Amino acid sequence: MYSNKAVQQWVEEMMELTKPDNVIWIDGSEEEKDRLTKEALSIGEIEELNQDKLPGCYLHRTNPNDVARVEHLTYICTDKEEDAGPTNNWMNSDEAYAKLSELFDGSMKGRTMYVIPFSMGTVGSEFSKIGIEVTDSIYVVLNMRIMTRIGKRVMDALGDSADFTKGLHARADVNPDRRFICHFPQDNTIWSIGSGYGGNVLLGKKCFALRIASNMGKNEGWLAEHMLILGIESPQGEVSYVAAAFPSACGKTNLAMMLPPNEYKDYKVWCVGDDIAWMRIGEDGRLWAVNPEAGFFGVAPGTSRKSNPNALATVQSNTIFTNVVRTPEGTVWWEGMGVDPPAAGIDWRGNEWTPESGEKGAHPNSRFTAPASQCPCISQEWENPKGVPISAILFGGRRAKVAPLVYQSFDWENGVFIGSIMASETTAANIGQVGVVRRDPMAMLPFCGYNMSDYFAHWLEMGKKIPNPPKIFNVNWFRLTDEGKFAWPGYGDNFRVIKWIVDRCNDEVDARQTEIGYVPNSTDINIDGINSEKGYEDFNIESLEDLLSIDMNVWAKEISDIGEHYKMFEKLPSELSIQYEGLKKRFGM
Ligand code: OXD
Ligand code: MN
Repeated sequence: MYSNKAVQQWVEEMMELTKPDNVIWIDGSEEEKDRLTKEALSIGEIEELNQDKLPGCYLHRTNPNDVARVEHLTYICTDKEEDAGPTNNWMNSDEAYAKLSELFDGSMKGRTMYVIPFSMGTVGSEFSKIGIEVTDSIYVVLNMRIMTRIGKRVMDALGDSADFTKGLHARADVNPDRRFICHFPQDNTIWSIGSGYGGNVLLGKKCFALRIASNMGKNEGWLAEHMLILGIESPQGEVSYVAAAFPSACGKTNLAMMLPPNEYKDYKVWCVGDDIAWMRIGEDGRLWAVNPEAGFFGVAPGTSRKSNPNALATVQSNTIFTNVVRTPEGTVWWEGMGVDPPAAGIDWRGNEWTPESGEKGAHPNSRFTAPASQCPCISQEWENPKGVPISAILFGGRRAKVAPLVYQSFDWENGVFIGSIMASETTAANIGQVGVVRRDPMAMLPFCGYNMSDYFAHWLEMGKKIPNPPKIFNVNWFRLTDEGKFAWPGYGDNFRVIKWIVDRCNDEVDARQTEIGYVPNSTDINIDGINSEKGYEDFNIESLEDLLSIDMNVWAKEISDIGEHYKMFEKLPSELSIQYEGLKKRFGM
């Protein structure tokens, strides 16, 4: 047990509520990891994989009813509904505590409660935040060990302080009817029940580092964002850092670990983080970002030698795989791995499976949990307590027609506008058909823990306070040709666009002013070598010009959609209405 009185008292309250048989205080040691791994193996919580081929790797399967984050069961619980705003589910705090207390009551009977002290950010950094998660899941403990910094060193950093986020998790009966992920920003508290799936139960990640931390950021003058962070090193050894927000399933992890194409062999890309950025104004007047996490909780399907060789290398040891295929030799496989499937295996549900069955072997949202330190391109600065200075912020989504490959906002306010109208589409398989548009401002729709209008206002406020702000860009890797094919090869070739962005930040390249922002002159994006890519043999300067074009008709519809989207925000900051009117005017509307 740790001596911090506030922690002791709170854990005792949680014990009274959940009534576990035992309590284990996590110290974070290797000896403890071995003991818990053995215990998890003995109760079937994890399976050992082939230790010669995948040393330190294990496989976990969730309940088939529990395979993803549950936005419809995720609540922001405050006294006033207005504080949660139009984009969040809301419950009154007292009602939520009462309702969930009934579910938590006795939920750990016959089970062990683990008390996990964890730090988001390097332990002891003035930018880091401490949380305590109590949980009845060893899987959670083993994952939190990878995704955050845990144990005694965190308690040493906390000292006697009562300044910690309180996270309570119980798996209970894993019933979707009794599943709730509730956040109480006023009390710095998270209660999660009825799930064993990562995003719902690894409370340091989406729950704390985004929903609770976005509230802290608003109150304390910083930003908690759903952004990867990467560094680009020039042949002269200068590194420029970029933070980028994309909705889930737009390839954040791939971009964060990208390999530059052959034409840019002298450049290096360094990964600082793949999912979350905490950003503060530094003494030099720039915006500095840290990755508060210590690991990657990445989507496995589609991760291949082509899409992300660095991620594949990262998960060869000390990794927990969730809901992937187990091969007969005790290794793992998933759809889109770029290697032949095994003739037979065990699928994500734990059933025998063959590729001929027509069923997916791995769940589409199957995951790997791997230490960031194992990534071959991890930045030397990734644990720097001060973070890294951000030159550019990128917003992006899947847009078949609307957004050009890249454009730069006119200024910070215009950049906030671009973030506020961010959207992603599902693309239909049919040629040229466009699917449903989901507006996802700053990729924070499921993660902003307070009223989104106030969140926009906070971004605008930050812009006024940052003497030397990053430049803001929008990118779109997913534009389609009229034949319905991806017009841009993506993956490593995205480097060509990021290079233009960095050059813009360094005032090294011109641009064309358009209705929506600054668009590259087509000769300024190097396309040498793209036509050696399979499927892009005919790519030429006209293809690039197409990708950079702005279709007036498509934008007329987009502008009317933005108007609809904005109707949701009763308290929309006037700066954004002015931005919207300005856009309309530039299109002659
Ligand atoms: C994630 C997500 O898991 O954004 O990172 O859904
Ligand atoms: Mn994410």
